[in-house]
Amino acid sequence: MHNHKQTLGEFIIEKQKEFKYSSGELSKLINAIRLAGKVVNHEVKKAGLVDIFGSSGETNIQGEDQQKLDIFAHNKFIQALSNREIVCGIASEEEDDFIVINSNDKNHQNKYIVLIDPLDGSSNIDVNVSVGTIFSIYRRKSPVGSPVVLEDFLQPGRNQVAAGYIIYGTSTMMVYTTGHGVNGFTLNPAIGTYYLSHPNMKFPEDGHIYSINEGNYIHFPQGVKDYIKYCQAEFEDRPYTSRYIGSLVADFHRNMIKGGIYIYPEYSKAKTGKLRLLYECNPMAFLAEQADGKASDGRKPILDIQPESLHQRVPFFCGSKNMVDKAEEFMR
Ligand code: AHM
Ligand code: MG
Repeated sequence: MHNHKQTLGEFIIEKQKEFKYSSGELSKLINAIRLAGKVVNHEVKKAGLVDIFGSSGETNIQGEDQQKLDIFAHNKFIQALSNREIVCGIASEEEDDFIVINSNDKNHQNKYIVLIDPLDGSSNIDVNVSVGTIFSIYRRKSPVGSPVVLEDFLQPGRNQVAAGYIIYGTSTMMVYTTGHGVNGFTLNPAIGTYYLSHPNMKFPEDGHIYSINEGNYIHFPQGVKDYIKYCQAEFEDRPYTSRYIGSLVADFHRNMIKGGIYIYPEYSKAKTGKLRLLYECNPMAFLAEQADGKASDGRKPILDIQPESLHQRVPFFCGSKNMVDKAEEFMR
């Protein structure tokens, strides 16, 4: 008992009773994500070999292009989530419109909708840098028994029942919350099992890392410029360290463990920022708040924003509470 490392499967069963609506469906849903994540992990980890196998004629017999990994991930997650009579609708970064799960009457009984970025930071794959899957889960608003509608997806982040990410890094981890704190599980690739390695994850209240694409400095709003100068000033525990991977999941994960702030502000070329509210910012904001951190658009909590469209973009300030407070102070 004492030396036993809890697996994700065991953890999901044990926690089922904590869920708001304890029918076991949310547990099944998280299981589906866990499984699809393993398949995607396998594919991501052999990405560098694709050209070699391709040229030896083992793939692409019809002369088709090798499927891009983000499309592959999209298809795997859609498959896994569609097949279990739990989910009634899915929205993905890879598709303009939301997907209505099989329009037979039976599936309209399903209660949950999922928003997903199947492979965020995918431009990092070519250079062997960490990428991630981000997911966000809600209960539908429209009545059970009818097809899902856009309004089911346009709920404020506060309504999320679960959210998380899978990071395909030096090791692969699944980190998620159902509103009772944040837990991290590390995949043992030899046997394909996730183990609880990071129970009850918390952002340190203060941090010393700032993560922002500083190449865009000239275009940033004055508040962000001033905050960057604050981070770089020599005073007390400053200057802070600058770390930016360009892979949201990896930057967030490091900052949650070590203490830091991630910023993707609005700037003159992208007036509303770059990151998508529904499947990038909201899930990360839910995780951040559950880990005693904070997430804001520079002015107000991300989770309070009423979404207006599926692929809406917002400025994003996320991380250790005191750092986000400070950045907000500069934004005022
Ligand atoms: P993507 O959804 O097209 O992959 O873009 C999202 C990514 C984030 O993971 C990352 O933090 C950000 O874009 C990096 O953007 P930039 O290269 O402008 O700094
Ligand atoms: Mg993305």
